[in-house]
Amino acid sequence: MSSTAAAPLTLGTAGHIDHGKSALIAALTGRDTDRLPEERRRGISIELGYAPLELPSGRALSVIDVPGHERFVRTMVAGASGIDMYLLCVAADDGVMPQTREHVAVLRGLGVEHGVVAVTKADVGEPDLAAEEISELLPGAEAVAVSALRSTGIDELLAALERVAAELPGRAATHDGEAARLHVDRSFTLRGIGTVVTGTLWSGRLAAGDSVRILPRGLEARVRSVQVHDRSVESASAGQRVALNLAGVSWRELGRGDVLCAAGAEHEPTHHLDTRLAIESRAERPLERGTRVQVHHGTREAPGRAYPLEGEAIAPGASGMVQLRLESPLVPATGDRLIVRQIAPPDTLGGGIVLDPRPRRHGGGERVLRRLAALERGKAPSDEPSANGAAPQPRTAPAPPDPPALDDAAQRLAEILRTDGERPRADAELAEAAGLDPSGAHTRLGDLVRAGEAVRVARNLHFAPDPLASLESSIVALCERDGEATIAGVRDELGTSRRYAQALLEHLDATKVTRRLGDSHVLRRRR
Ligand SMILES: Nc1nc2c(ncn2[C@@H]2O[C@H](COP(=O)(O)OP(=O)(O)O)[C@@H](O)[C@H]2O)c(=O)[nH]1
Ligand SMILES: [Mg+2]
Repeated sequence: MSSTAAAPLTLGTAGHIDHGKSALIAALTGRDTDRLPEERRRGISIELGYAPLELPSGRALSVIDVPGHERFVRTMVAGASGIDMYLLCVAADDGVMPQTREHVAVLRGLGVEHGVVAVTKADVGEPDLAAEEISELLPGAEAVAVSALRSTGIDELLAALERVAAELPGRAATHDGEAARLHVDRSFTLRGIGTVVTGTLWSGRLAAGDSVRILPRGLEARVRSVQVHDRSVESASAGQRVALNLAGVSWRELGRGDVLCAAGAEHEPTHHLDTRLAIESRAERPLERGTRVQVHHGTREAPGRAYPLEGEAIAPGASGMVQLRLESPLVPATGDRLIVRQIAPPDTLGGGIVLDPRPRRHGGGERVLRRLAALERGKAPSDEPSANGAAPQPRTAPAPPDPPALDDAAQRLAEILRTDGERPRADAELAEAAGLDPSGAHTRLGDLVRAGEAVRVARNLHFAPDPLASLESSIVALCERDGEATIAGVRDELGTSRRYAQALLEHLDATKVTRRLGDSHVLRRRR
């Protein structure tokens, strides 16, 4: 794929302590990522390590080597957040261990679906046994047996990484046009140069001379120079790991967890977040109302409480809308991933996606759920401003053309649809009620659809948007509760007719909310 060949990608290691992650990265890149004297003395990784990795094709990956120790899972999450692919290391003589599972949960929560498993220390263990355990944990992932000590399997591993990388678009494809945002992982000072910060550029571009803001504190600085893997560049693009020399701030004023963004960007710190959270099936108990959790986003974390919005709790293995109320701020944007961990004993509960980064404090309720369901489908809510009164999130899609002007006949149709609510009459009866001939009604219904005043749900059937959204969220809730929805089930649950139930389910299939499997309809999993 030539169009993606040059897209920068980041690769993060994952796996239990002592499973040979750092040794393998050294074998692949020639770099020792355990730089701290304490890391050398104790022989374990404490901090995040960084190295460039050149694949046989010449494509460069930025490697982030994470610590495996249970006490440093939070560092692992900071390192893994924003990566494009994983390299999960499982030692052949040890097999799948607790932090193997927890790191896999973190990757899942962050939506990192692509990568390769290295069965390490193949010279001393039983790679086949370990590979079998891995296939249960990560079905379908490619596993390669390697020994960093004997340098065996390295070429096969590189080839597997190359294949995975070739399929990934990287953040540049989706986030290059947005305002610049970088989650800082280190800040230090260099003699004669001054403040340097490093991190992964999540979106946009950064160049020398740019003015930036550092959140949540709101410091202002200017980019003096930009480096990517020790080489000066004119500008860095989304998905690259960068080092910035900053003027106007001391290295002590910022550090891991801070968010550096373009001076004009709309990012703001927030204490409330509306999210969809998926709770790991290995979690010991449901996520209940008011559960105190640690929320990890970017390289930052904040304690807070979780408030499920669709019921009292979210069971292990299920997902639902949750408001997170934080004790210290995070700086997220719509669509970002985050991880939720249990505070004591520490464990990863699950992960989620940000639907509204700055909602007001609220409970559940139909209006709230409808608004969040619309945000989740990528639509701006039609009738409600963002809860705090702020403008909706900026979109990169081109603005739609101006809606057509609606004549009196169209207004009459819209009024009837609104009155009909969840049980609108068929188009033919609608035309008759509005005193229109079929072709006149057809033209006006088209205008209403383009103006966002009606939705065509089936041949001969239109709904007003609000009642339709409310029906849709009831069906989505039904799918979540039962794992699926059938025509008969929707008819009974909504107390409606078979005809409406079928039309609604087909509409949800067509708009890619659900997928049909035989007689039932299941939610599509969001990527
Ligand atoms: N026999 C053998 N030992 C290895 C291999 N790779 C790493 N080790 C040893 O395993 C220990 C842990 O390795 P390290 O890379 O620090 O593990 P990490 O905690 O996952 O980063 C060290 O003592 C390494 O020397 C290997 O391929 N074969
Ligand atoms: Mg290590």
